[in-house]
Amino acid sequence: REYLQRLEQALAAREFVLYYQPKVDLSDGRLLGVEALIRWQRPDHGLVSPGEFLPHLQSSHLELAVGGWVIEEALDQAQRWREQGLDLCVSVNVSAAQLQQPGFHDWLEIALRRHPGQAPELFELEVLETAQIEDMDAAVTILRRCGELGVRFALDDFGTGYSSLTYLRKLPVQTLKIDQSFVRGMLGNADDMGIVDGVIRMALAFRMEVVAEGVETLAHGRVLLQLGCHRMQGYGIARPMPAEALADWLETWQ
Ligand code: G
Ligand code: G
Ligand code: MN
Ligand code: NA
Repeated sequence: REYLQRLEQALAAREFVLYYQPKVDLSDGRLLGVEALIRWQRPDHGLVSPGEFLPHLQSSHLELAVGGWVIEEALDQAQRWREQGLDLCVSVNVSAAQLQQPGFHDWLEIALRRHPGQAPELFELEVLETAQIEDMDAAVTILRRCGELGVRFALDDFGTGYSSLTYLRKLPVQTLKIDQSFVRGMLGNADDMGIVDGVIRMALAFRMEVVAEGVETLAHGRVLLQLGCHRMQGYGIARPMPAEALADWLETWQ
């Protein structure tokens, strides 16, 4: 209760910030885009991670308010980068609850209209917690209508949770993100390797893009390339960073 009030103040006082983690094509090193990840810059406490405060937001009125702020801020930042000559695909995380809120499509359409320079094709929503989708037909409709605005969708943390294969078959998404737990384990664990290999093949079979998360070492990157996955994200490439740090990172990366 009190903590929730503190979070409400934090939103009003603009204490939330977005960090951005690059996604690259490791076959040619190209920067493909960035994923926005929320942090709370709490005065006197330093940077608070979303794992700590997001659970408190869940099923409160603030969940949607903060989710809306994330999308607005990411679109603003994309615009700032574009003015600096950096045309980037920006991804944000959306919970199933956020996606299923009445009026999400109309709200998103207006947010995109406020950012006319940002091609909607360069804006992606990573859908989290698909297990919380209650009405599959309704979810398909929402994704399809948002897709008509031009935005793209990814299934985040793919392989965790339940009924992933049903979601994969039914939801109109362009990209799968292989959960980092499997990627991290794959070099030492044949089951994890099998899952990573299987998800990559499935993505190819469905003509979807596939991104491996949690790529921490060059060895992981090499094996993923052999398995047919080129798109990667992880500490071995770059940690999430403030927007201002991206240009410098890009210079050392290239
Ligand atoms: O950045 P970090 O690894 O600490 O993120 C932890 C979790 O918080 C991840 O599962 C990530 O998907 C989630 N997360 C980060 N930013 C956002 C956000 O803006 N909205 C939602 N719903 N989840 C987020
Ligand atoms: O659930 P989601 O995939 O959105 O979570 C992303 C989270 O994973 C972010 O909080 C980010 O900080 C974290 N992350 C990204 N890359 C790596 C990695 O290579 N190793 C570890 N341990 N965490 C990572
Ligand atoms: Mn994500
Ligand atoms: Na993920």
